[in-house]
Amino acid sequence: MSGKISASLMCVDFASIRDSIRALEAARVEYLHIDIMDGSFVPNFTLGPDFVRSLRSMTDIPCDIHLMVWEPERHIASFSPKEGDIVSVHAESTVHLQRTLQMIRDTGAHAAIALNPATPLYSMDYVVDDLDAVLVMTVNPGYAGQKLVPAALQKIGETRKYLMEHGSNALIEVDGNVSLENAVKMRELGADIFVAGTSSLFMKERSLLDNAQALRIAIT
Ligand code: S6P
Ligand code: MG
Repeated sequence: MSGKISASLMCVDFASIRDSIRALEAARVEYLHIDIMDGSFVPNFTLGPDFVRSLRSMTDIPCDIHLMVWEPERHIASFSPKEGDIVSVHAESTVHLQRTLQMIRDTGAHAAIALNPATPLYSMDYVVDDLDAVLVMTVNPGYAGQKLVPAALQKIGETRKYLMEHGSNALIEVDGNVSLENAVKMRELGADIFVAGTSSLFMKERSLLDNAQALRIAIT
């Protein structure tokens, strides 16, 4: 399977969001990555349920909803997850991780666990069968435009090994500083879905279509 692109919408120019959505459709990106932050689990605020609702009225591209909030189980329903969407919750954000992952699957969406750079892989012990994907954070969550945490690269390969050893087909998604150069390494290490933000898809020097084509080549 070729790598898939998940376009990070916190990086678009909101004044011309319709044009960006048309361009992302033309570039055939597989997912729209939507960062949800509560100003407490991570030190920032971004998008929310109203944004997701209006997005769904503009496009059928599946949503990849990254919840960086405490007690995500209280908020999942407000995003009305659909079949084919991905919803990720951070390992540390809930004391009821298994129940929360199951709650996501019950909506028909794919359930993912998000791992911060310092979160150990054993956080997936006992929930590996509840996972459709693992979101490996390659920066500390909260902001776009950060530099890769070097140890996180190695962790992608370790995550692939962990999943194989546990008999899991879960996909690996990578998020943070997915530049063309980093994407090639991430792909080699076993990443399947690439969150594309200011480091690749939304680089201003070239058109979005050209950026998407370059990224496709890097992750084939
Ligand atoms: C960060 C967030 C990410 C960013 C993405 C931006 O907390 O989870 O999804 O939007 O990392 O990409 P870039 O290329 O600017 O690092
Ligand atoms: Mg994200």
